[in-house]
Amino acid sequence: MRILITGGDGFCGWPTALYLSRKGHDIAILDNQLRREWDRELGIASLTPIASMDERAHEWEKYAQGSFTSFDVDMRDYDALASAIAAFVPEAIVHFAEQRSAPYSMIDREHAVFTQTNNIVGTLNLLYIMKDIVPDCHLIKLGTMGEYGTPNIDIEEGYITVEYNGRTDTLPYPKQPPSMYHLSKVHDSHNIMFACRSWNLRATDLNQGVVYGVQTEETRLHPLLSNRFDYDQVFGTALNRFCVEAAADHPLTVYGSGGQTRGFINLLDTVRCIEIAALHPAKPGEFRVFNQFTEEFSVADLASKVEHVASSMGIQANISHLTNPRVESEKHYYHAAHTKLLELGLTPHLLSDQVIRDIIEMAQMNKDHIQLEHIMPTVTWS
Ligand code: NAD
Ligand code: USQ
Repeated sequence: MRILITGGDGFCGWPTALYLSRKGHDIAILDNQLRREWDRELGIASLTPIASMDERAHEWEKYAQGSFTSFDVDMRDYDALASAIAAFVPEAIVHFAEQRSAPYSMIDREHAVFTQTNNIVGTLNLLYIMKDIVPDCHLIKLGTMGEYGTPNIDIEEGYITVEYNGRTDTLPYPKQPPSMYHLSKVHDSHNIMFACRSWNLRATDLNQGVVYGVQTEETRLHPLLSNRFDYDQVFGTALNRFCVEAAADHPLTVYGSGGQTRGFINLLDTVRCIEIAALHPAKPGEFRVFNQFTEEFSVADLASKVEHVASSMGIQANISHLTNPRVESEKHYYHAAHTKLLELGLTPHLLSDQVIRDIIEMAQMNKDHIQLEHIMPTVTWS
């Protein structure tokens, strides 16, 4: 298949591009490297050294059997995006290219406006281009489990059947997102659903949980192919952060009581889920939603697991319950359906002690580059 991967220079996009390329698909990545710009803005950096987008794409061409194109294009630039899509003519577009940090979106008004403009305008441009240039192309859009929030009932995959005043309908599942970033994903979902209904486009919204891990088989092939790894308070996510904190002899930063429960997924399963969605496209006019995670954990459970594995490595990790910088429930019901990708063939890589050990070992190898001053949270919600 001809697959365009927007955000193909990022944490999920880069390993997905390599995996699908290695599977024999004709891959192009599209990314304007904004993520690297945000590193410079905040004074942070990937813990793993990463090559430039050109260098890593060039390196992969040595390994790939087929072609591997890269477009340095901003999703907000309609003309440039349209030219890239007209040149590549993809059969599927995997759309990762958004500002994905909840804390970044909550820094101040400017960062909230930027996040929503970047994400919503980029996706809207893409929808209009698909309608005009590649109407049969399958959009595989990265959404988030955070779209649903933490309701006191089971979470379904995108839709819920409701009986009201004697009538029944299947409707989009109610959304209660916890940040300006998560809200941008909700707005995207509504726009994509409208485009499928009105223009007969086909789309799969992958409501992904928090991703952990760092390298894949392909990114390990050469140092120039290495994936990025974020652990700072703005772009770092829960489990990855705890592993770095253990390696750095820093207390594990559980926000509040730690009862917050989320869906989690190994990066190895992220890339496989994208492949599954691509190989089983939505039908014309269909807006399909899959919940893309494999296990649920509370933040406190994760910290305990890391503490336990660290201890077996001779590291004494202490768990610290910080005042929660976010406005979120710390004690809540959480039970979310996630069967559709399993039914299509996903065999999950579950969270094992070995997975945690591997991340801690990676962090130990890069210990000299850990910027301790960027670990404690300073961005607050209220
Ligand atoms: P990332 O920040 O590492 O990668 C995103 C990439 O998109 C970056 O390389 C960035 O430069 C690019 N990008 C952003 N705006 C762009 C624009 N206007 N034009 C062109 N390129 C642009 O993020 P990630 O962790 O790889 O996440 C990828 C997607 O998956 C995001 O949409 C995110 O919301 C979603 N997601 C991520 C996680 C996670 O835990 N990392 C979990 C659930 C969903
Ligand atoms: N948390 C801690 N300590 C930390 C970091 C986070 O307790 O050091 C807690 C947060 O308060 C939150 C939970 O862990 O309750 C998850 O936070 P996170 O930063 O790991 O993830 P989140 O902000 O939800 O965002 C990440 C990605 C985002 C994606 C989302 C999936 O950055 O792109 O959409 O995970 S989900 O969580 O399912 O919405």
